[in-house]
Amino acid sequence: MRVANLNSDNSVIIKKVIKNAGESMNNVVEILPNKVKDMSLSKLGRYQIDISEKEMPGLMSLRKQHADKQPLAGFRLTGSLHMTTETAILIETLKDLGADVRWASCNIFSTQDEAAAAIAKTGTPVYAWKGETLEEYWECTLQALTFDGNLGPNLIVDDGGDATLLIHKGYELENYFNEHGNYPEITTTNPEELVVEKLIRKVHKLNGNHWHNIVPDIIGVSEETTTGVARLVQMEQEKKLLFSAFNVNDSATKSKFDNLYGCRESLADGIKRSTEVMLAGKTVVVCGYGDVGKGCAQSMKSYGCKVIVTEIDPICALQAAMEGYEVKTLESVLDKGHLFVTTTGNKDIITLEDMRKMRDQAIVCNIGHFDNEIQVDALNDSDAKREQIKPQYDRYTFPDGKQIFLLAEGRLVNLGCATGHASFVMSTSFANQVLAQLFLAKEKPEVKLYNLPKELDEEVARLHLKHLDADLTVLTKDQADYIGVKVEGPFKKDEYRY
Ligand code: NAD
Ligand code: RBV
Repeated sequence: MRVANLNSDNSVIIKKVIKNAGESMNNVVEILPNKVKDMSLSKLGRYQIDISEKEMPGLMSLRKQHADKQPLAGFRLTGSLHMTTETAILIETLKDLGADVRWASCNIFSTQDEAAAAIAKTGTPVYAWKGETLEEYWECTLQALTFDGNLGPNLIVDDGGDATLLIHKGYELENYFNEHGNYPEITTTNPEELVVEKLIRKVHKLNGNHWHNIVPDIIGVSEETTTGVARLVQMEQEKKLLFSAFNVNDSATKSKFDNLYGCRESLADGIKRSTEVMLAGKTVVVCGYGDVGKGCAQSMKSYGCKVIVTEIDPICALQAAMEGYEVKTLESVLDKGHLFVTTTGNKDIITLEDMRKMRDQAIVCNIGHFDNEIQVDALNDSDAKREQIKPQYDRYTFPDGKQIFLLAEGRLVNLGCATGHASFVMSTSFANQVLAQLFLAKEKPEVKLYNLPKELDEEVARLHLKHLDADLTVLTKDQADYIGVKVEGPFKKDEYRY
């Protein structure tokens, strides 16, 4: 169905594969009804969902607006996004709109087991529990991507791009095998990449055409987070995108709210629930001053911390300086920080050597999407002795006796050590997700990366105003003409930065 939109290389390979299709119809995975920690938690999960629905006016009003038309009926939809209470409400919204949903989490530590149980109880296939191994995590992603009859999804909700990555990796492997008659050598030493490489080879042995069979039915993916969007932009530039993609993160009502105000509250939640440390008076080093870094720095400042920011971008560095934060290099403040938070979406921000130089009892954590911001593997392989105080809270002692604490094993601290953002802000993010899914399902657009039009971005904000007793001023026609907009909006140019 989507072959016409692929680049010429891919089209050639698809034709070759279709000729062979049907050779093997083995299921690539034994389809389980669900896999969660403990079904008896479903009642608690349902209470939390009931309470949070009242805090998610965007999602609830989209349900009201669209449920009777069932715009997602007949669409198979896979989600790979933190299996929290808020996500449960997103799932139930997508189901209300008619979608056939399967779900996995996008992080090994971010599932709220009670929310997962509540969703499983309704008969929706969900594969997620807090504390998965990497092997389990990727098996769960595969389960979520595999519908009865060995079918794949039509639509994907992704956070960080792992579902998209698995499909593209599997597809590439089939291309390689079809061309060379064998598998490429595995060269990576990264433990997670090794797991993925092994999984796609396992799938290939069961069904050599699986990914080529399912890709033509995939309309597109909507991507939740900055890091996932960065991956999609690279794939689009390299002409590797196999289906359409919708950039949810860069809606103003996502990144300027969730990344900023969400982290402003959930960072402290994660730090406090794990360490119970007093924050006032401490020196906090925030690495990165983008949307997430701004929220984190403001949060720590509000607790009475001295905040130091590190940045590579002069504009963000200047913003930090003009907010009154010290802007320094990490190396120059390693012995000053009581707490270090990485927020960059980049890798190797805090190295093993950096951790050796930190002051005794320093706390180290990351709130960026992936755990490679801190060199955790190197720390684990080093001469530092690791003791688990409790899950997602570890103490490392270096040979010189100095100790540091690592939260959530370097994974997103707000979701690993707490329950992620609060519901209200996730309602703005997830309203964007629903609008993106409706767009993909209705338009079946050509393979490209899309953004939400400003009218809809403004509409998402509008849906949330009443909940906060905010009254919007209405332009007069005369005023609208004077500033060159329509009375009903949009009110800003696309380039406006908020
Ligand atoms: P962003 O691009 O707005 O900000 C990242 C900042 O880090 C940029 O200003 C960049 O210049 C800076 N940076 C890059 N390399 C650096 C380095 N070596 N040292 C210092 N600074 C550096 O991105 P964002 O929207 O703030 O997102 C950051 C990360 O957080 C992403 O991985 C995103 O997916 C994730 N995220 C997590 C949550 C959560 O709930 N945990 C929420 C939203 C986003
Ligand atoms: N995030 N989800 C939650 N409570 O479900 N909290 C944070 C939740 C998302 C957020 O949108 C961010 O972009 C992404 O997690 C990073 O993986």
